[in-house]
Amino acid sequence: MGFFSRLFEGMKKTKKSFGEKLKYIFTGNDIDEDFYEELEFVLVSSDIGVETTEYIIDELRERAKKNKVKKTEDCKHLLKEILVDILSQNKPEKLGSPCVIMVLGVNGVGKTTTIGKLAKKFTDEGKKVVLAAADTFRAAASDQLEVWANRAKVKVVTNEHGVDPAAVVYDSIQAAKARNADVLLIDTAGRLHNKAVLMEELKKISRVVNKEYPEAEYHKMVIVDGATGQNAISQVELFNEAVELTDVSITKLDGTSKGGFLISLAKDFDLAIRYVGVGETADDLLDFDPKEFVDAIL
Ligand SMILES: Nc1nc2c(ncn2[C@@H]2O[C@H](COP(=O)(O)OP(=O)(O)O)[C@@H](O)[C@H]2O)c(=O)[nH]1
Ligand SMILES: [Mg+2]
Repeated sequence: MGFFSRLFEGMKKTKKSFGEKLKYIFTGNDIDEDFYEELEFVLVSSDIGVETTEYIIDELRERAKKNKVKKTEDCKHLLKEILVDILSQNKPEKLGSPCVIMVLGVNGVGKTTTIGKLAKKFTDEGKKVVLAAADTFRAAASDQLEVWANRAKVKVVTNEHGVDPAAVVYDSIQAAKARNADVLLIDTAGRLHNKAVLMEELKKISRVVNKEYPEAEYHKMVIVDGATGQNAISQVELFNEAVELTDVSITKLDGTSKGGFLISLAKDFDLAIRYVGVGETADDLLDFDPKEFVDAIL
């Protein structure tokens, strides 16, 4: 199944998805103020933030005028264009080698699963991969990562529960160098005793990477759960403050999705939108494609 159909399967499960709500406003009627008001309402209630919605509406007014569009149904492709433009602002560059991807995000968003999927993807591409189990807070976290590592037949660096995660990262960098690895994927904790402690821990990991592995291209990729909605934005803000994120990936777009927040995320943050998770197995990871994403939600 292609990107579109897999996303679409997920979106279908969402009764009041973005596209469904929009269906009722792109009619054969003439464009008037009511149309813009209704559209504004739908966008905001689809987890596209207020500011981004205002930007989209202004842009749509302008493009409709320029293209001499009179009927609302003819506005749909203009709206799609605007959304694709927003989502295309920060196209991910091809990954260099060696590179480090530190994966961050709150508990349960799919960090460990995404790393497992990436381990398989990169191995299939012929890359040498090392994993670092730097979530030493949850006892079962490194076991879970080991299962993925065994499946993909890649090296995983672990340590005992409770050990300083920065020490695990230090060891994993030595392992990556010794093996001439192309990619080092770092799994991190999503929850600690409190937020400030977690953020300090992530900063410390980052310092270790910068100091010990300056030759590696360093990505700090936050994971957001597609079902979270606008809340995802404040999560990204939090991690961004701590470590200056570079990339974002979105999981669970096969389920009930509120993917609309991705539009505000793309507008407000300088992040490359890299991958999309559409299931729980190793192959359920896709490269993000702005046009296909917009086609799936609209
Ligand atoms: N349906 C679906 N489930 C996912 C996806 N990614 C992760 N999960 C599930 O979400 C749950 C939490 O994932 P996990 O990787 O442990 O999250 P972490 O706490 O961020 O490491 C697990 O049950 C995963 O199987 C996805 O793209 N689609
Ligand atoms: Mg985990």
